[in-house]
Amino acid sequence: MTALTDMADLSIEDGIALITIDNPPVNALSHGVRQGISDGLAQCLADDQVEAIVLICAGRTFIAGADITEFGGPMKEPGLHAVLDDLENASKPVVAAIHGTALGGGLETALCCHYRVCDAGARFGLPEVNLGLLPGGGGTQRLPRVVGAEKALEMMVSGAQIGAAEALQEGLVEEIVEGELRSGAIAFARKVVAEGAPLAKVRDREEKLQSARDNPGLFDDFRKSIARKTRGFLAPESNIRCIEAAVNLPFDEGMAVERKLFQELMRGPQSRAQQYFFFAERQAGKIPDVPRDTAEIPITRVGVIGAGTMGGGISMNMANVGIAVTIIETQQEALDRGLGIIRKNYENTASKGRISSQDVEDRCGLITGSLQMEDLADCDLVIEAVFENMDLKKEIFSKLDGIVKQGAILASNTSALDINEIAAATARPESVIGLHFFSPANVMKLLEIVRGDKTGKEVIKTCMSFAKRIGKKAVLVGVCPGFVGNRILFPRQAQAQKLILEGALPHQVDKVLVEFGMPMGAFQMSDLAGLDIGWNAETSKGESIRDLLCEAGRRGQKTSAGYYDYDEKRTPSPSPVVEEIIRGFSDKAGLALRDISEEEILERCIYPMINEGAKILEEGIAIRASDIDVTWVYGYGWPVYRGGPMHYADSIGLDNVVATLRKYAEQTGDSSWEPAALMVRLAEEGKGFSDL
Ligand code: T1G
Repeated sequence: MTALTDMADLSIEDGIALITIDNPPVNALSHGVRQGISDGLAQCLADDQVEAIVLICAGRTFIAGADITEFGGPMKEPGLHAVLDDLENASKPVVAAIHGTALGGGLETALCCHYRVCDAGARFGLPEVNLGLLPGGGGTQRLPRVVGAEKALEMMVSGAQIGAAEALQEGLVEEIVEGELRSGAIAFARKVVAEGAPLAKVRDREEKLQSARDNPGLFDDFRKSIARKTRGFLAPESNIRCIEAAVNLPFDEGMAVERKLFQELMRGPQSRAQQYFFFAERQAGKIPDVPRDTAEIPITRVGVIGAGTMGGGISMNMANVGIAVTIIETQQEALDRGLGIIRKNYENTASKGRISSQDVEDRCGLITGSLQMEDLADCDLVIEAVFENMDLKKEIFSKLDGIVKQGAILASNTSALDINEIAAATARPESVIGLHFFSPANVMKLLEIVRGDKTGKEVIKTCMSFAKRIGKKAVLVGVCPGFVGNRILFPRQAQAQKLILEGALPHQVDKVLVEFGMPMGAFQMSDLAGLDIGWNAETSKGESIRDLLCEAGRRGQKTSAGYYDYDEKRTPSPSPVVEEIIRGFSDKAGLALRDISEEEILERCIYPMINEGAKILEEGIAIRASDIDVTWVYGYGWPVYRGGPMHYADSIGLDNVVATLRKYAEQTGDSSWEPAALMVRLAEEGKGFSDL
């Protein structure tokens, strides 16, 4: 075994050379890997002893792509294209031996080898679109030549991975090796040598492109099918154009299209934001004062208090990953209703073919209902999901304290109440934590984990990894009203309210937010949540637009009327009745109406969010700015191609944000516009939140 670089070595076994990549954690194509492949190849081609070459990786996976940490800087030679050309033009057979995930530049490397074999657990994908990019190592031209344009469109625009069996079926690999991959790959290489098989280059293949050539409408049909899902993103269209080039142009011309579109995306703000977000997601899992080796509490049994919308959704998350759940309700009727809705949701999913009817039975079988809180005695985790009333929650936690075994985690799904006060209702505040799911809880990815002043490190560590186990993106936050997500939502909603009193209309405000990339606007969101949350008919005095709408029976989507009118398909349309109510309220309040520009609407909705984010960082409620971005992308649908509110602020320049906030502070005389001290300091230092 000879070391080629610090990330690659070469060994030869009876005429078969093995170039082994070793660049933990995911064998990314860092400079040392590229140099290693290049040097190894040169040595093998020059060595008469060598009949064939196997490219294999040590560790948990084959090459998982280009090294994203190297983006943005000059690429050290040899560049990726040079290495891939050397591989494809090698005069001896090169076999890629794949385990784990062959992704992005990793799959492109494998596509430049003459043959590909893998183990049964291998997965394959070109997920560059998730980074606002496209495969820049020839993948856009080679993948369609192997799996066809239709499959390539699906894989490259979704970024999804396929498994070994499907890869074999699609012709992406020649063999799924039984037993040990290394020896299997060597045996395959020997077979190739023995058969004297031609050194087939993927670039020369055409047969799989024919069906697309015979179906010129393929691309436009595909564009239509993804339009809604990819609204606002630039990368999907560029991926499609590259595959079109693969179908319609000679290989080298197609490569030129790929290179041009790749560089355009790489230079753009969207990819910068999505690369930032790639690391932001991974940072969110790291808690500075909770060491990686902190012990975790095993969770095999979970209890959920409340079978309402949240309790039901939360329970489904557990059953989806095979964890037994006991749901507690106070009335049999409420329990039956809750369990019925869970079963209906599963049957609905099964009717769409996403799970089998057996899955429905298995998952419902894991969820047991009970009216006895004592049945939770042996649970490892109990999540309370009853309506937002502090006295009720404290009563429940004090009961749980007397029932549930010591060492178990007691969690509240509250979206705003004080976790410390809830914890104080028990004798074990170190076991109390907030697990704030977002509705619908079985769908929304975000889980805001709220640490109380006394929450233990094992409890935090356990909940952070438990979140991953149930498929959630966890963000750890401190205790304050609204935690991080809702606390940042409040000032936006407040400004939206002010804007309609000053002359804008709900659909005008929402149009700006939707065009900015939000899934829905401020008023559509209020209508979806219900305008009567926390509203009381007896005490309502028409003191706000919300009061007036609720008094008029307009409670939101559920009453087909709120800020909008809704048809049977729940499509919103502006309401002349609402416009009259708003204008009447402004008139009564003596507010002068004026035309408000879309730019002002955007600034007044987004900048207070940024300012609140800065205050949250000042108070240490969030560990880092990127956690706020992860919260808003996964919890509120902030467009990932804008990175999140804090990244967006950095992209605008904090000096501009501060200046704009001060402009509105002056215009309105409203001190809530005063920029946070932290942001003022960073702006003065010419820095951004990412410098914190
Ligand atoms: N470059 C640099 N670091 C990477 C990396 C990469 N490609 N992939 C992962 N890491 C780091 C990550 O930051 C984390 O670090 C650690 O590895 C473990 O990752 C020319 C342009 C492979 C499925 O998009 O999807 O090729 O936080 O926590 O959950 O066409 O990582 O521990 O310090 O995610 O087991 C295309 C990206 C690149 C795949 C493993 N490839 N990676 O998931 O671990 S662009 C990708 C993943 C490209 C070419 C183009 C996942 C994974 P740390 P992890 P995991």
